Amino acid sequence: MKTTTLSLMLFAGTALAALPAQAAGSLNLICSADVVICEQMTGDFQKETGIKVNMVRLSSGETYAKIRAEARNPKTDMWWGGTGDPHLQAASDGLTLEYKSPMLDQLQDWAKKQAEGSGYRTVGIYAGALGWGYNTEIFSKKGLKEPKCWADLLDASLKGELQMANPNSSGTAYTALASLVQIMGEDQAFDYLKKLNGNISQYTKSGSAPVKAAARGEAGLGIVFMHDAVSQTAEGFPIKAIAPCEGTGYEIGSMSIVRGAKNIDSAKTWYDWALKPEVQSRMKDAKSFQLPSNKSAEVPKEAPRFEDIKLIDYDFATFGDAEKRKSLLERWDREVGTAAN
Ligand code: S7P
Repeated sequence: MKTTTLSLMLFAGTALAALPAQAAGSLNLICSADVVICEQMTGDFQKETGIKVNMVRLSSGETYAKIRAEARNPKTDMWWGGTGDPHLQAASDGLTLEYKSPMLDQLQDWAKKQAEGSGYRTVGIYAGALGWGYNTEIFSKKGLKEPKCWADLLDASLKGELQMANPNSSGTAYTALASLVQIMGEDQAFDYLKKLNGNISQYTKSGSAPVKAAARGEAGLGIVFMHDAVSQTAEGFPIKAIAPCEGTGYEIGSMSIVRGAKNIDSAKTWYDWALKPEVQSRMKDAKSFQLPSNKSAEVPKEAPRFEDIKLIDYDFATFGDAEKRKSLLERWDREVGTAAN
């Protein structure tokens, strides 16, 4: 009898101890940035709020496809990170939820514009310019010239040296495709990409993989966001980041709450938390060197600055449009992807 009472008391004690965590709730999150920052963000959030995060890392295009496929019965609450175009596409498809965070007033104009343009179904969390990173040791050993311009990447000496991601899965590669279309015009951009294909050894699934391969000496150069090249330099690899001389596009990395999210309160807590200056200032600890969207967040000294880069006036409304993205990807599959196989 005594034992039973004691067991009951112990059980009740354990149940009570578990209560705060249960009350804090949980969050199913897809993270489309680099896995190191994904883990840092989820770990910090769990510690600070007690909300348990089930995180999966997927590329931006893959996440869009998953959220679309699960629209009737969403398994995801929050989509954090990844390029803005597929977030905008999800917003225009009605796959994400309208939410006006009380933090909006603290954000840079480009981040607020992303929110306004989507009817508050997504918001900017960071920004970064597209370029490439090359392995200076490989280039000097092979006597290759530093490529400063998009045109230089077509040089025959670079055959087999280049990697970029597949724009179907990767937001980075879609940004590259959309940027080239805006710089050159669509037909000329596809001519360029078909020629570039001759120098590409591999189309990876994830956007930053090409420069990681260059860092390890498995490729000479990766077409990536410049901050992803700088991360490899900061890791101690002989990688130099380049901003193309003709001009380049950029991303507004975004986050969105999934419409029909089961853990809506946890999702809103994450949303407001991820826009805080102190949270964004910590991103550099994961060697994530994008420009933060909160005006008071610290800009990492390693971050490639927009004022030093020839940026195009990237048309997010047009290139985040579902039809435009679909037609460019279909054309890429037909004219470039098939030639690559
Ligand atoms: O690594 C950081 C970062 O470049 O990753 C995101 C990028 O979309 C990677 O995912 P993809 O595989 O979809 O290209 C960017 O948003 C972010 O700056």
